[in-house]
Amino acid sequence: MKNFPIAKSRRLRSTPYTDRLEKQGVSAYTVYNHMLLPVSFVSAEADYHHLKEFVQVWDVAAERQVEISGKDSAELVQLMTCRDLSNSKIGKCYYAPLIDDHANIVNDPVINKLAEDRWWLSIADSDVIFFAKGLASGNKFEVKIKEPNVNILAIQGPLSNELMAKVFGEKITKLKFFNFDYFEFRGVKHFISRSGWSKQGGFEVYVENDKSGQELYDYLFEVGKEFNVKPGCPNIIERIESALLSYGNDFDNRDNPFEANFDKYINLESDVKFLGKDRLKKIKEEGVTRKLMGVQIEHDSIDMYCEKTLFDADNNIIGYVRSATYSPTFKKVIGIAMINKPYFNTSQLFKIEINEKLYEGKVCDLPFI
Ligand code: THG
Repeated sequence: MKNFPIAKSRRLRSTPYTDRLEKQGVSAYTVYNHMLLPVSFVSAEADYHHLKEFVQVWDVAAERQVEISGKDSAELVQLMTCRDLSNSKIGKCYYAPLIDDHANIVNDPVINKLAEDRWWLSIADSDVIFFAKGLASGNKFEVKIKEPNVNILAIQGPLSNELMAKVFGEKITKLKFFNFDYFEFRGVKHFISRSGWSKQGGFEVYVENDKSGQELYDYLFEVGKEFNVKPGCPNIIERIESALLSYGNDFDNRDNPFEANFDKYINLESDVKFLGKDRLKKIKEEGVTRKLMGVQIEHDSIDMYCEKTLFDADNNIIGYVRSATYSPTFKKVIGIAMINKPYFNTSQLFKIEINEKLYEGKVCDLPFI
């Protein structure tokens, strides 16, 4: 498949860091929440090896915040997610699927609880703000809903602790996974969580002040030289190996959270009120008819711009690959696929066509690593 440049415009928003990335050699973007999201610098494979060994600074401003505040904010946030937030604490981050009244997935944000009446939903690629505004209006909730000017910088990789300690002090290394706190850089306080879309460890700085964010960006590269810091971005190889799921790729509004393996974020026992709850109870009772699984394919490349069909030896469709990449660690193509019942057993074999040739593969558990 041929790739084409993306034409920029006001509608396709740049970030406060875009100029810097471009000087540093960003080589491809995708579009995420109507914004530029870098996908490669040197190459997916070179970026991957660097991410697993050193530390990278990522412009993930495209992970936009939907801020919900006011008297009924907790009720509205709970109405949108099947994860029980009744015992949620200020200072913590919650990965939580948002679902609609049909129990189909709307988004899978990280929900940050800033105060009892103030929340940031750090969203994946769908327009959560209109869903939230519609629900607020229909329910006559007393809430304010906006997209604040927050532009996240993620610091990811095994040396992220060392780099962050140099910039923000030793105290930041005590921050626990999926917790946030405020740390100062040159007199400006930044909301920082221990999180990020890689399994290599790291932090996310929710920058609220463009100028301070740009200064921080430059400073990270200045003091990060001794850790071999490089610009980076969410990496397709690392994220598939780690099974970090991607809304729009691995699942979307036609899938329910059981199919997407979100079982541990589905709470049907407590009495909290959320959309699609009865429907979810029914799905749980009946069991799913398909679910996301890993796949391994005996080949060294794959292009993914639409689903690819998987067939068994008798040419029955067993499912569809939704994301895939060559993995230099497994020395084959690995992917995330929606596999139909009764084929979602590990070791189920299949055939797949890539560039008009057939290749062999098998179904496996997620994550790969
Ligand atoms: N960070 C922030 N916002 C985001 C993302 C992020 N918004 C968009 C997108 N990523 C949302 N999707 C995910 C998917 C997975 C995780 C976070 C956001 C994630 N999952 C861990 C896991 O699956 O192992 C941990 C989940 C947990 O323990 O609760 O980190 O990356 N700000």
